[in-house]
This record gives sequence, structure tokens and C-alpha cells, in this order.
Amino acid sequence: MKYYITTPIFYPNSSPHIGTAYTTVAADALARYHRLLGDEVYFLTGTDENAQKIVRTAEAHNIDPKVYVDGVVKRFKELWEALDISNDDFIRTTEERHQKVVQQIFTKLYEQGDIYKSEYSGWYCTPCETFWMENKLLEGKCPNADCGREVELLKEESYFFRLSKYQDTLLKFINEHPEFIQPSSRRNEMLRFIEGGLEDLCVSRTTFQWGIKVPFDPHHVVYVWLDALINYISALGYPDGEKYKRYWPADVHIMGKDIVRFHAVIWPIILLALDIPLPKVIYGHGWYLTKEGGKISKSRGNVQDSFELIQRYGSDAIRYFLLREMQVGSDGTYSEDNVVERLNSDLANDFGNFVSRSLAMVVKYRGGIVPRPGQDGAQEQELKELSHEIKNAVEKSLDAFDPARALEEIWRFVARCNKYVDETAPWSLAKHEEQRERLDTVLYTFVECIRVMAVLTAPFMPGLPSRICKSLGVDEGFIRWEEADQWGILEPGMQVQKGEPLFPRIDISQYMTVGETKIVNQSQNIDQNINQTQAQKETIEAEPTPALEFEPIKAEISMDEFAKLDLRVAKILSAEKVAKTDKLMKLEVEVAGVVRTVVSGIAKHYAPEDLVNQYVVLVANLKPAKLRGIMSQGMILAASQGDVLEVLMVNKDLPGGARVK
Ligand code: ME8
Repeated sequence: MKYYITTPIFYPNSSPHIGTAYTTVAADALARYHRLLGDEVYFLTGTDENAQKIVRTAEAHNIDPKVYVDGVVKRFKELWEALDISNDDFIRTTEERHQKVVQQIFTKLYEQGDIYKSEYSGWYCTPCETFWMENKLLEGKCPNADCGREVELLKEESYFFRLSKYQDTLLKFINEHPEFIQPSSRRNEMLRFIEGGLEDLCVSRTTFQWGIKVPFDPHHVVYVWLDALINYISALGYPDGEKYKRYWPADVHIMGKDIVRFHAVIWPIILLALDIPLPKVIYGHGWYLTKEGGKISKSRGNVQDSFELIQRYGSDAIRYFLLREMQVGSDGTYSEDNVVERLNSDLANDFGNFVSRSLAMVVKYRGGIVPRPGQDGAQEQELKELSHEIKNAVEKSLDAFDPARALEEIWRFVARCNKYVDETAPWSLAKHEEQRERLDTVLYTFVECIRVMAVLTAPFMPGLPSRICKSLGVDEGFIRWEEADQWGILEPGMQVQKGEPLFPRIDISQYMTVGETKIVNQSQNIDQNINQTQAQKETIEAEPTPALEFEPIKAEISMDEFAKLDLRVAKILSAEKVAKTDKLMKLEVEVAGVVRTVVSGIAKHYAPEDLVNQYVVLVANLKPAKLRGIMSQGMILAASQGDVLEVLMVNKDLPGGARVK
């Protein structure tokens, strides 16, 4: 099966942002899913460069428009690469391959009488690149809900496209193909709009020269929307290209709700006039809004640098957040603290923690060798049935262009896997030799669960499978969609490693709140200026720092005395609260190749899952002491002041056992 999927081509009048990224990430997840199904996928994105607003922006920067867009397009390509976007092509409307198709189509429509010359007298909104008749304006401004900006009066000779001629054919098509415009709320909007009557569309401009010239009347440039929509076939080499023959019609054009009207009216009418098939689906998703409720957009100036976000949290986490938060038919809310919350709860706590806990147990109890399982019990049976149910639900959600729902389903499986660890309590099984076979079954099932999770999340977080496969010691060929609900795929005897934590937790206490904006504490060496206004900065500086009472500094010691301390990096393998205390945590740590038990008074400040796989500093030559009946072999270092306590962690790649001096 072939699968042709597109994003809109974005205006390169400024760098891409998180809203633009959403559309592209959603399209990418669908493209990756269809590749996993074995479909022959063609995934197209690109930039829409012949708009009047591009000329205006370039002029404002005093730069030639082409030089300007070349710079911004480079940013788009870099962002897509940083977000692991797997597009097969990137079309720019300033490319010759596109321009010649636009000219060919314009001429054909003119010759067959669908385009005619007249005069346009009306209004134009340059930010929206849209013509408006006087009676549609709202208080003399652009009536677009998202815009409301000044419009300009135009009176110029223009070519017109006979939209009105195709109105009934289009209505009939939409009525006969309920799947054509999705979700259905957008379809209803479009039906009402078309039933209101279509006016012929002005499709050329003469007051500026940036754009594609009308070949038989070069005084005119082609109206940017007619030009832009044609990218979906010019990129395939319309009319004779092999790709055009193979991939057209598109299986889905994905876009934001703001531009569904252009795709559901102008685009199908161009295709009807050319007598070529219409795309199968036009899907209009909602917008990402700020916490305060405004649309994230370049012109509102409320966008955050996407590159910084990716650098801070990683492409997989940003992709997960974007896909997870946008529910079908509604808008999503974006804020950086929501990203951190999702990362900590869904990715670090639920997903990452299951992977690290379960692999750590395979290493601890079976030296990293995946054991041969014994007889399945009811819990294993339930997991298998659940994987089947979830795989079907994910497929159904993705067929309905609903990645948020698909992820929700997958996390149902992740939650079940975590519950399975608690129910089976391998640490107790390990204490009884007669439970050896049961422990083997549980450990084997853990690794199978990790495999199932890696397959199911592969379309959404493409960086994950390779990291998981590395821990499992297999290559990525191992990720096979059809095996997401099959069990017994793993060969017992394979060697696994604990690996690095998949999603290290972000310490949210690093954030201090200023109004609605969270600012990262400077000491964390992360950009302090996220959305931080001058006024907010001043508020922080003006706040008096409360006086603190410090412990007095102790008497001097010599270097020799200090050298008696043997401080080592230690890796926490497992952590559990000591029963009947609220302060003590029992840790198993690995230091210089041996595993030690350490009891530490940090339980009020950390959950066990926050500690597993972290590297801490251990006083390794402290005399062992018994605490609550447990022999503690050393002490881990923590900084504290008042009620705040932070365990010292080592973030660089240093093994357990490295000296601290
Ligand atoms: O409209 N939330 O380009 P454009 C979600 N060139 N999606 C958002 C968003 C937000 N806050 N902001 C932007 C154009 N988008 C034309 C398209 S296609 C033939 C020509 C996404 O740069 C969303 O997909 O203004 C929206 O439709 C698109 O960017 C608009 O991009």
C-alpha cells in the first residue's frame, strides 16, 4: 500500500515554533507508523516563500527576500532534523520544479476558461494573505478570529478563478465522502461556508513583483494560495512524474484549523478543474495556546526557541508532549512547566522507571542474561491479552489521526507493566530458591514488556527504540509492528544491560514561580530568561532574601586528615523505604564492582524511583553501623539547609567506584 502524507508548507517569515512543530511531528508519527506497517510512504513538507508578507519582512530587515528566506529555511530544516522528522522531500516554492508546474496549471485553467481577467476592488489582509469583501470585515479589520489586524484597500487589474462554477460539484463530493474533511466539526463548518455561496477568487497581484509570474502576462504574479496549494503535486512531478503516478492522490493533508478553508475549498476546486482525483482526507487539528489562552504564533511574539527546548529536554520528550496534549477537535495548552511535568510523570516515572527497574533486576538476579521462562501465570496471560487490545486501539486511533489517544492507550500498558513489578515482587522471589522458575518467568516477561513498549512507541518517539535496543543488545530490526502483541519473541540467553536512564527526571524545585511564568534557577545553568520580562526580573530582584541561620564552620583539619576520607561515586541500583520510619531509605549501591547496602535519611525528600540509576557520592570507608536492624556500609552525601535537602549527584559519565577528591 502507498501512503502519501503532507504538512502545510510554512511561511519562512520567521523561525519555526512549537505550533508549527506540532503539525510536523504529528505527520511524522503517522508516516513512521505507516512505514512500520510496511506501507510505501511519501512524506512531504516544505516552505511557502512567494507571499507578500515575506517581501515585507525582508524589507524590514533590509535584506533581499531570497537571501532572507534562504536563512529561515535553513532553520526549518535544522529544526526538523533536531526533531527527528523523517520527511522524504522538502519543497520550496521558489524552486523551479514548483514554479513551472504552477505556470503550466495557471495557463491551462486560463485556456479552458476557468481563469479570467477582471478588476479586483476590495480588501486584503497581508498577515493572512487573504482577500476580503467589505461586508465580511469586522469593524473594518480582518475578520479572521485569530487575526483582527488592519486590512488594505486594493484596486487592481487581476485574474479570477471561477470557484462559483464548481460549488455544487464540491458540495456533492463532500456530502458523498464524509471522511474527506476531518474531524467532523470542521466538515460542518466547511459545509456551512460553501452553502453560503462561493465568490470567484482573485488569483493574481500586480502591486509587487515577488512571486511566480503569470506566463502570458508577466506584469502579474500568481496569488500565493493558488501557488502554495499546488506544491502537493509539483513535488511529485505532476503531470508525468513517476512519483505523481505512484502517490497521488494524497492519503492525508494534515494542517491547523486556520487553513482548512483553503484546503477544503480552493484546493479541491483546482483539482476538479484539472480533472484529477481529490485527496482522501483533509485533517485540521487545533492550535497550541499559551497558558493565558492566546494562540502561539510568530506575529504574537509569544514563541519560545524550539532548539533550546529540544536541547534541554530531548526530541523524544518534546514530541511526546506535543502529541499527548492535543486532543482531537480541541486546542492544546503549551507551557514549559507542563513539558517538565509530563516528562517527569509519564516518561521518567512510568516508562523510564519500568525499563530501568526491570533491567536492573535482570542484571542483579541473573547477571544480565535473560532467563528461559517457566509456565505463564494469570498475570502474564493478562499482559499478553492487554498488549493485543492496546495494539488494536493504537491502530484505530492512528487511523483516526488521533496520536493523543494512541499514547493514552500505550500508557495503559505501561501502567500495567509497573503494577506487574509490584505484584510479582521479584526481590521476594529471589530470596527463595524454590521460586527460581517463577522469577525466571517474571524477568523474561519484563524484557518482553520492554520490547512491546519500544515497538508501540516507535512512531512517536523515534529516538527511543535505538536506546532500548542498545540496552537489550539487539539492533533496530528488532522493532516489528506486527510483533507488538506477540510474545516469546525474545531468545532466552541474550545479554542485557541496565543502560543509561532513558528520561532523567528534571527537578521541578529548580523552578521559582513569578506570576504565570516559571524561571529556571540560575544555579542550574539553564537559560534563566524564559519568557522573563524586565518587570518580572525587577520583581525578583526587589524581593528581600530572608536571613538564614547557618551552622558554624567546624575547626580546621589538615590535608592528611581529609585524605583519610575515601569518597567514591556510587550507582544506586535499588531504593526502598525502610518500613515503619518516615526518614530512612535503604539503598543498594554499586561501588568499585561490589554491591553495598546503605541506609540514608533522605526518604522524606525523595521517592525511591527518583534515586534508582542515579550516581551519588559515598563515604566508602565509614565504619559500618546498624540502623533499624540494617547494616549500613557507608553514607551518601547530601546538602541541606532548613527543610531543603539535596543528595549530591554526579552527572558526568563516571562509573561507580570513581574517586571523589
Ligand atoms: O498558513 N498550534 O503557513 P503558516 C498548532 N503557508 N499549529 C500551528 C500553530 C499553533 N499555535 N501555529 C501554526 C500557512 N501552526 C501557509 C500554508 S499550505 C499549502 C500553505 C501550524 O506558516 C498549523 O499547521 O502560517 C497551521 O495551519 C500552520 O502552522 C500555518 O503555517
